[in-house]
Amino acid sequence: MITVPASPYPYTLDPARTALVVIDMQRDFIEPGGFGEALGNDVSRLAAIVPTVAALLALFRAKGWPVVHTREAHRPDLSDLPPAKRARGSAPVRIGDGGPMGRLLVRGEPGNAILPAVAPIPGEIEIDKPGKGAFYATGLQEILQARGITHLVFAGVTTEVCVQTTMREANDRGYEGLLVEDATESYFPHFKAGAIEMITAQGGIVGWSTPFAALKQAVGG
Ligand code: C5J
Repeated sequence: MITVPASPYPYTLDPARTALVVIDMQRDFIEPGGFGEALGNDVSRLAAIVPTVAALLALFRAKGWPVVHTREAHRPDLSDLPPAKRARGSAPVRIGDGGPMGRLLVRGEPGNAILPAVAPIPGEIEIDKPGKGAFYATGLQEILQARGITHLVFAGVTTEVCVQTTMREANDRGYEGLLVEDATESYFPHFKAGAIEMITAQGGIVGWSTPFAALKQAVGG
């Protein structure tokens, strides 16, 4: 077992049962011209974490520990897009509409690809998810169960939406979750801070958080 300095108290992981889950590091959210910018957000904040996410991936790959990548991605016929999700908001473009990087949040479109610096390599698990949480309408739980995974380390975007939703889903399913604070980001700095506070409050009611350097030193990377 390995103990990582963390908030609200040290996080203990079993290296044989730990996977990294990298949430939605896709062009749609991080590059100009995607869904994130269409909603009026400054996407440059998210691009700043790419080197840390890449270093976290390198750590897990060096250890030979499993890696899961997710994309928020709908089927091209939009049959997995609830009308309420498509209708939400006042942006001039909607999920499934065409944009500079292809159809927004649609599987296989250029904008749906994960950024090259943090892209999956052969053997890593890729999950296309129609919701915010990575457990909803995907096979993620079965995939993790088949590998005996009990501990999940989280990174990706955005902290308070898809990352926090997935951590909550994982917590309810009995996983021990650790969020890497500088490998996650939000369009809204106060939402990132608030999400980390919510996750770790009340004795880690959703999970733990730690900086990447603390995780790296603890696991011996
Ligand atoms: C959002 C996400 N923010 N990946 N998706 O719509 O957090």
